[in-house]
Amino acid sequence: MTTPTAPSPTAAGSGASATQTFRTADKYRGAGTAAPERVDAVVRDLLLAVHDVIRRHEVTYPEFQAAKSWMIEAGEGGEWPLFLDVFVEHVVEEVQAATQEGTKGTILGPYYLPGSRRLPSPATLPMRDDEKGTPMVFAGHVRDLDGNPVAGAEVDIWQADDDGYYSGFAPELPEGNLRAVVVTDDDGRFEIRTIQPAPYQIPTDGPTGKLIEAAGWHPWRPAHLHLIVGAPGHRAVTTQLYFSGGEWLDSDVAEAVKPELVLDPQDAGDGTRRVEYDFVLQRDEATAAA
Ligand code: MBD
Ligand code: FE
Repeated sequence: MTTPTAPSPTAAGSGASATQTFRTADKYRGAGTAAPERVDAVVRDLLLAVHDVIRRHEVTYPEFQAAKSWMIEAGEGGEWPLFLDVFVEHVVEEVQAATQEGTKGTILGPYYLPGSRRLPSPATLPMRDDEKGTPMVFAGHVRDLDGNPVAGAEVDIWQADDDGYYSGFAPELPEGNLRAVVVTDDDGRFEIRTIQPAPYQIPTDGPTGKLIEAAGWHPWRPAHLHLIVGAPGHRAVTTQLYFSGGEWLDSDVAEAVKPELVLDPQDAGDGTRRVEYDFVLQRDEATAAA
């Protein structure tokens, strides 16, 4: 059921697209601005941690050279965004989450694209005429910490299709498929018609997939919706929502599941599933005056 039957986009294709996207994205700005004291403190400890692992495991020359080869291949295949977002980002998110109130956040991942089509609520995500998958209505409110509705909030949503593939990173999918920025109405409400996504499998033909196989791990993330929810004067939250009872929920390769983020859609009786989820945003003192 979770094994894709459609032809798989190659690791090289999706990896390189993720690298290209990262280089052109806003989030890339700010790189190279760390103070020397910070670089010294963090990179020194990072290297000490590596040295410690080498001593404890008595890492050999062949293993050291294999690691170099793998890193070169990961770079050439454009897989560093994929690898880092799967195996490292969850801890960076954990550190930042300690300072954020409201809806729980989780990792962004490598497949966000800025500039999705902006649609007023209620909205149907752009999809193919014959889009496969169980139809689903995902609805709720955006509120502040005091429970006031936030009108005009942006629910930026992106998701995999019924085969586990993301538009922009799989050549056969139309541009913008299953991506949109849905704007809440005067009551802070959004209603989004879509299909339920399938679990995501890390491409098995690239360096990250080969490493996972070599270690005997599994390459799966549970099915999820990606979201960035924000509004003027509020701190945006980057998060994901999962599905109760879904496969891989307890063993996400990216370790990004939190219990507060699991949806339980109900059958609406017409073959559609429905689920409500309310987002809570913290006011952002830096932009509140704007
Ligand atoms: C994904 O779809 C994803 O969400 C993350 C975090 C990493 C790889 C693929
Ligand atoms: Fe994802």
